[in-house]
Amino acid sequence: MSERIVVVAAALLDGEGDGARLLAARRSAPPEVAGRWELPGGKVEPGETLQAALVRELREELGVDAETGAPVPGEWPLRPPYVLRVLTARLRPGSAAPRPLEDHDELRWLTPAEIWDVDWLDQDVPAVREVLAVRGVP
Ligand code: 9L3
Ligand code: MG
Repeated sequence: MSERIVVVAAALLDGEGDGARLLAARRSAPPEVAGRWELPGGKVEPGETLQAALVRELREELGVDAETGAPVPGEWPLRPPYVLRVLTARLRPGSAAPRPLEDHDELRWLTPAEIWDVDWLDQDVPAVREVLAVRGVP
């Protein structure tokens, strides 16, 4: 009943201040969400921390070496039993640049002015708003 599976996604940030950018990823699958943009991430496995799950997902999906930062406050409903949580993250020095290796077919680093130019998944919109609210960026 109270079974809930957390999907953790990244507010993957690059740069600071006016140069700050947020990574958006366009899903290629499944068909019902293909073409929509999301904060990249995936399901937390049993016994895994949110942080470890996100580092793993970003490695699998984007081929990057990331480190997690502050959680973005909030938890947003997905299709039950899933709920969405978001952590800020950055690439570690020496990480490869992100590439769409699994569930995506395009990536964009969005400036603050571009943040609403992409067609975010409905589910991700409140999370992206919260990233803007707490970070003032990207
Ligand atoms: N989901 C929604 N927003 C996101 C992410 C990473 C995932 N930012 C939804 C899509 C899927 C479910 O969560 O229905 C599991 O995600 P994934 O494992 O397919 O990435
Ligand atoms: Mg995923």
